[in-house]
Amino acid sequence: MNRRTTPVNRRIALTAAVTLTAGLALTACGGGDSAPQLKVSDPYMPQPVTQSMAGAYFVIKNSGGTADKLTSVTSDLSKDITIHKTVGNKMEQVNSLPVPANGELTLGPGGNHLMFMGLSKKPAEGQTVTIKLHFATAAPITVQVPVKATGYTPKH
Ligand SMILES: [Cu+2]
Repeated sequence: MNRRTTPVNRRIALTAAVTLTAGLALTACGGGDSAPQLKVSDPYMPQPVTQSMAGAYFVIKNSGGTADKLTSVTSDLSKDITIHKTVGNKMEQVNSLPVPANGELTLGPGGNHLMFMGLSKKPAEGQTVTIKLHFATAAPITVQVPVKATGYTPKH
């Protein structure tokens, strides 16, 4: 008798556990509407002319209701990666760039960009550079950045 009822009990227990997990997941997502929801698109790096310096561009879209900030970038390509914005004709290093709520942060030629100094190798067109973006709030995002021809400008 016991042998027969055990599987049933187990199934009930399992169902309860699944329901509980689903409930927890839902709770964890509560207010998820307001958390930053980041997605990176159109990453590229123009093939650097020398091994001393490279730049990279991409767009970070935030579909969440809370603003975030790009605070740092890490990569095997360089130990010295900084975030720059362009003011007039001059570029300026900044500690972070804002990713507005329900908006986007664009890095592109003549504007915001990443600057890689003292490269560990010279990336060639067709190769990919892995970078990791760190944010004030959202979890880090790893991005595979394709290397394009020098002077490449994406179509928008
Ligand atoms: Cu710069």
